[in-house]
Amino acid sequence: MTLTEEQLHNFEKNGFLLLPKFADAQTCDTIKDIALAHLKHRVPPIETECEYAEKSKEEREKTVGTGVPHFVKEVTVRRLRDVYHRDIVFKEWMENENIRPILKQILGENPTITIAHHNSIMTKMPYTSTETRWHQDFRYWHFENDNLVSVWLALDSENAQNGVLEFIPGSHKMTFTPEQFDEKEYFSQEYEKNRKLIATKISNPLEKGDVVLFHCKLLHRANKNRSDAPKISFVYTVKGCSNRAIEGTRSSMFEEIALQ
Ligand SMILES: O=C(O)CCC(=O)C(=O)O
Repeated sequence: MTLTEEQLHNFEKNGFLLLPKFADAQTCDTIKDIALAHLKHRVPPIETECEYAEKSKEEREKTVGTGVPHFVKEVTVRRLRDVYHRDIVFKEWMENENIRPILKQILGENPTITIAHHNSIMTKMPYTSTETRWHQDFRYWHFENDNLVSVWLALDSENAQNGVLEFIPGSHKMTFTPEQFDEKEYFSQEYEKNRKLIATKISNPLEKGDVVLFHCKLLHRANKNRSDAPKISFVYTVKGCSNRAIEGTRSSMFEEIALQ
């Protein structure tokens, strides 16, 4: 399967692209069942809502998340980290051969999976989850260039009620000044210029099996989950194979999986 010229053009222009019904229902259900078991037992490494909210910019750049002991019950898990090594089903999804030609078209060269970053089951739990503010994923990543794309798989419906992703089209190509971001490098809503840009946001509800590809510099956010059920998604990141992580940074401290 490959992208049409129009799809490729849309990705380049907007910084994201929806691939409807890319994964079959059985794949999604299997991934979700395993994810639910890991979430139930808080199988480490995990990131909690508290850690997500409280971490400073410096802490985010450290080698690994602190994690909490898996027996601590009073936490809301925000994501299961390092899914590549958790279960063969997760690994197989990340190495899925059908998406490789698409990723190659977008990256302009063979894709390589980055274990260091988005390699997660991402959750939004009902009642206890928080909003994800406007940000660029690339803010804490350190590579020679920004040729990195995330692959987001909806394991169920994602909509305005449970916190579907929202994007600012074209923001991956824009140049921003440091004042447009707050101390944690979220895109500040206090800034008049930012508010005008935020007004151009786009959001597409997703169904089970839909994949969204988005550029590492695309501004995106998600609401808290106002429904009664968890929102559970799978996200991993690939880079162009020639794009090297900067030595000494978190980005260089994990293995990489080259896809042919
Ligand atoms: O909260 C979400 O569902 C989106 C998460 C996200 O954008 C991120 O962690 O980079």
